[in-house]
Amino acid sequence: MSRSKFFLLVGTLSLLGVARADDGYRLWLRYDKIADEALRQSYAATISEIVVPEPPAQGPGGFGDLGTATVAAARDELSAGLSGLLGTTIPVVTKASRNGALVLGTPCSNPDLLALVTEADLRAAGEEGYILRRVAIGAEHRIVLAANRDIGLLYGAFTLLRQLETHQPIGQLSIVTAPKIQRRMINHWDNLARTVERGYAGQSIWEWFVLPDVVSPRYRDYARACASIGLNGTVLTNVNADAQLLTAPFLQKIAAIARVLRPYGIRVYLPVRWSAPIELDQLKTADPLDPAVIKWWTVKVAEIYRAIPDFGGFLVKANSEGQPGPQNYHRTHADGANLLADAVALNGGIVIWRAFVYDAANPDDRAKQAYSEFVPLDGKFRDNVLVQVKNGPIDFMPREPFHPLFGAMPKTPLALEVQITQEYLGQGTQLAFLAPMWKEVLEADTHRPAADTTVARIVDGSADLQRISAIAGVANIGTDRNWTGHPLAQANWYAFGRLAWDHTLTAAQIADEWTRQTFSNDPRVVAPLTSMLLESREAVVNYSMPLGLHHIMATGHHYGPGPWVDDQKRPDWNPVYYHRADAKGIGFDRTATGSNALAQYAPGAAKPWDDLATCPDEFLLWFHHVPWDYRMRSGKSLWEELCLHYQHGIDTVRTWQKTWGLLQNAIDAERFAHVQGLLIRQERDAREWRDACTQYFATFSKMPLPAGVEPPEHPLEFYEKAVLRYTPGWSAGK
Ligand code: BDP
Repeated sequence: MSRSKFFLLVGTLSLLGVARADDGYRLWLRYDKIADEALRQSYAATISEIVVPEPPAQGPGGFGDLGTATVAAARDELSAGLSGLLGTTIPVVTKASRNGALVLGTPCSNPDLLALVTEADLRAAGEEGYILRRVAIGAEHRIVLAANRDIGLLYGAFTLLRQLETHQPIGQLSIVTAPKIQRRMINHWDNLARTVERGYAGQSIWEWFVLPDVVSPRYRDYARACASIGLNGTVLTNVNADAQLLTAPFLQKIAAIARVLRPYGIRVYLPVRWSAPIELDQLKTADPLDPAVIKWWTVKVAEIYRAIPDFGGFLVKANSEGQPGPQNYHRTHADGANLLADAVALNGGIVIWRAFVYDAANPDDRAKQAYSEFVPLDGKFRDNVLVQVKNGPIDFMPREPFHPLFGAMPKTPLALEVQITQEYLGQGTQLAFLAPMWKEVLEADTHRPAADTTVARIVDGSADLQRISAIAGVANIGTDRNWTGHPLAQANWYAFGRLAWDHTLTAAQIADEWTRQTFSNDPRVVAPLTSMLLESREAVVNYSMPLGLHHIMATGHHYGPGPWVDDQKRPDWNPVYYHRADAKGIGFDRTATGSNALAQYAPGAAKPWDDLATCPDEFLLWFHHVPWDYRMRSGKSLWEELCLHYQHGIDTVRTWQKTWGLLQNAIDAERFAHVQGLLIRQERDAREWRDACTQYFATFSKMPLPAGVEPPEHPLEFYEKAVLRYTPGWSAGK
C-alpha cells in the first residue's frame, strides 16, 4: 500500500471511530482522542488550561501533607489525559489566564479558591475527598478542583477525566464527595518467588529479586490505576506469609515500592508470619505475652517505620489452614492482635486480623467456626485493630449468605474481605463480573436490633460509630500485559475500588462507566457489553453451584467440578461434606435439625431462611437438605430445577458468544479475539460442570434429565477420571 493510501485508510478508520489496536495495558485510563467532534469541541471550550499555583516558597502552609509529588501526579495525569482526550495540548500554568481555566488547590496552596467553595463543601470533602465544580466568575467560567489535602486533588483529577472518558456533560459539573470507607485496600496473595496464590494473570508484578536496584515502571502504572478508583492501601504479599519479608534487605525493597506508591496516596501494609521471631532470630517462642517476643516486635516495628515512615500496618492470618498463631501458645486471637497493635500504635499503624479460621479438630459445621471463635472476643481488641471477615462464612463461593460475624461484633470494627481474583468463579478464564455479588453482601441486612445495620453500614463504621473502617479485595493482578488475564476481569479491579469509595453505586453504573472507559462509548458496545457483565455472575452460579450449592469444585486448583471428591484429609475440604447428596435429597441442613448455623444470625435474618417455604431458592441447599421431589415455587421438582439451572447457565454463555460476535467491528481486534476465544472455553467449561454434576447427582436422585436439558457429552466416569493440569496459576503449587 502506498503511503498516501495508508494514511487515507487510517484517517477513514478513525473518522468512522473504528477502534485502534489495544493490548489492554492501559486499563480504563486510555485517554484516546474523543472521536465525536462536537463533543470534543464542547469539552475543549469548557477546559482551556490547567492551573496549578506555585506553592508558597516558605513558611507554613504549602501543599498538603503528602507534598508536591501528589500534586505533580494530579497535574501530569490531567495534562496527559486532557491533551489525549481533546487531541490538543492543554497547557499547565500557575495563574488562571483565560475562560475555562481548571484551577486546582487546597486551602493552603491556593487561598483564592476559598472564595469559590464553601466551608461546608470542604467539611464534606473531609480528608480524602474533593470538590469539582464549574463556577461563573463574571462573564467567565472556571472549573474548580479543591480539596483539603493533595490526595483529594488527585482523586478529583481522575474523576474529571472519567467524566470526559464516559462522555458526561460537564457544563453543570458539581461534585462534592468523600469516601465512605477509610482504608480501601488491595490484598496481594503474591509470594516472594513471584508465584501468586490464586493468581491467574501471570507472575507477581513485584520483582523482589532485583528490587531495590530495579524499580519497574509498572509500579507507577499500578499506582495510577489504584488511585484512579480511590484505593489507598496495599498488602504487597500473601497472607500465607513468609517471615523473610521482615528482614532488612526486604524492608529496603519494600521501601522502594512504597516510594513509588506514596504520591498516589497508597500506603504499604505487610502480612505477618506469626513465627517470624523464631524463624528470623531464633527466639524460643512466639507467645504474644512473652516479654522477649513483645520486645522483638517493638524493635522490628521501629525498623519498619525507619524504612517506610508511612507504613500502614499488619495483616495477619493466624491459626488458620496450618499457619502458626497465638493459639499455639494457648493465647487468643485478641492477645496476638493486641501485641502487634501496641507495637504499631505509636506510629499510627493498625492491625487487620483475619477471621478466616476453621479448625481441623473441630467437628462442628465449618460455616459456624469463625463466629464461635471471634464473638467471645468482641470488645477485647485494641482501638487500632480491625477484624477482617470474608463476605460469606465458607470461602468466596459463587454465592453465600453474608457472614454471621457482621451481625455479631458491635464493639469491633469489621473489615469486609472480598476476592477480586475469581478463585471459584472461573479464575482468569471465565467472565464473571463481581460487582453484583459484592452489592448483594453490602446491602444484606444483618437485622441486628438497631436502626440500620446492613453489612455496608457495619463495614463503613456508621452503624456503630467505629473509629476505623476498611474493605479489602484480594487482587487479580499479575504480569500479563493486560494485568488481569481475562480482558474483562479488569472490570472487577475497577468495581472493587469504586464500591470501596462509594458502596451505594449500583453494579449497573459501574459496569457502564467501566465499559465506556475501557472499550467504547458507542451505544452498540455499551448496552450489550454491560448486559453481559451484569448477567455473568449469576450465569456462573447457575452452571457451577446453583440453588445454594457450594464448595463442590475440584481439589487443589479449584477450577471445574469435583462433587464426588471425598478423599481429602480434612472432612471440610471434601465437596461431599457440603452437598450431602443421598437417596433422599441434597443440601446442608443448617437449621435446628442440622448444624443450626442459622442460630448465628439475628432472628430477622434467620427467619426467612429457616423455613423451606420462605427460603429463597438461591440459598435453599445452603440451609436445607431438600428431597429430590420437593415442589419448588416454579412448580417443578428440585431435581428438575437443579438440572435446568445448569442448562440455563450454559444458555446464557451462548447468548454472550452471539452478542460478543456483533462487537467485532466496534472494538479493537486484539481484545475482540481474546474474549471470543475465552467465551468458547467458558461454554465448554459450563457444559462440563453440567454434565459432571447432573450425572453425579443422578446417582442419588435416580431421576432422568428433565426436558430442556441436553444429554451429557461423556459418561460420569470420564469426568471423575479427568485430571486437569496446568491451569493458570498452576505453578503456585495449589
Ligand atoms: C482460600 C484459598 C487459599 C487461601 C485462603 C485464605 O483457597 O489459597 O490461603 O482462602 O483466605 O480461598 O487464607
